[in-house]
Amino acid sequence: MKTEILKKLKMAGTYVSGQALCEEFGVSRTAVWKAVRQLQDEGHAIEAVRNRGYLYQENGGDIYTKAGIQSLLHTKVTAQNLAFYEETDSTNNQARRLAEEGAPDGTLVVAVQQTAGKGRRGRGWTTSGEDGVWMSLLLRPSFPTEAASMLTLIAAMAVQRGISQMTGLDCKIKWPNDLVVDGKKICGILTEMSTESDYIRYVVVGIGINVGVREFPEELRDKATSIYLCQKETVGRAPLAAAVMDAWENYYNIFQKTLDLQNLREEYNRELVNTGKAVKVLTPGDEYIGIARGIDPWGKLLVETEDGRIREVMSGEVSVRGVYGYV
Ligand code: BT5
Repeated sequence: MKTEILKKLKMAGTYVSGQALCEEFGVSRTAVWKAVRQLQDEGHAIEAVRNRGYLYQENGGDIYTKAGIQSLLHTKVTAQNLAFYEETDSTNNQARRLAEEGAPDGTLVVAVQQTAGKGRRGRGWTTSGEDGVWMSLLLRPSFPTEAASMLTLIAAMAVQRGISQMTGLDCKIKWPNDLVVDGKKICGILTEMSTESDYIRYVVVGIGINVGVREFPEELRDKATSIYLCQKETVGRAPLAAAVMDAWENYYNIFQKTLDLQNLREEYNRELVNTGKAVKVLTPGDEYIGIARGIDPWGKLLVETEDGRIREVMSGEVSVRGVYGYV
């Protein structure tokens, strides 16, 4: 009967009441309950909810659906409108399409799979299947275009907070758009903007977090990592996405009061992997080495060169590398 119950719950895809199981198998409620307990002990993710019954949870409890994410949110605006797809080319592209159709500020686009994930400057983002959080937030801000580059840094803070809350990992920010654990990239952020003369039509902040990835392609192996690879177990994508969105709204509200990072800078610099480390700054026409001293209130990275000069590095135009490696 135990196996039959398991099969029944798997097939149902929704809650099955204890009563229905009793009737189907001609046994008592206690017998059903005992069988479910045994299945749970064997490692099957079956949720028991009073007055609803039993639910078999796909992916070991990672219920990754629109409702699954939204039920965990504590936000007022962010992700209250949520578009969820089994597959799309790139959540950034999809968010842009929805923006053109009039989707509201705070819309979140989530996809289980991306077929053409994008990095910055035409680079790719490898998503090997259903093993990450691939999502893009649509914003319709009224602030000037110059302020938009700070959104990437705010998103990095939100992901740092979300990953730290959900795991025991020491996750740090690599300026401007990466999150790293153990010196390897666990998340990348791609911010895109549509402008008209000097105002912002909309901004799309794309976030890719490697969650359950077990193996990366050869060329990424020494610089990419995932939550699973770091701690040998994965976390639910819905709670992770919701935690990042909660954190985003908190930081974004603080940012909007001053339209700069003066009230976030201290926390940002604490979580910045580069602080106090030697970095190599690569601009299109120049290359220099210095010590990273954190960000200024507008999100520029301050780099102290050998002659004691502090140079301000703008995101967008440069790459920053560790002198001895990626970080
Ligand atoms: C980024 O670009 O890091 C931005 C990545 C943004 C991805 C999200 S997923 C949801 C949303 N929809 C999209 O289409 N994009 C966003 P960049 O700094 O240019 O880094 C790209 C480089 O990271 C690549 O050239 C690879 O070297 C490396 N890379 C590619 N896939 C990776 C992965 N899964 N994990 C870690 N590194 C990766």
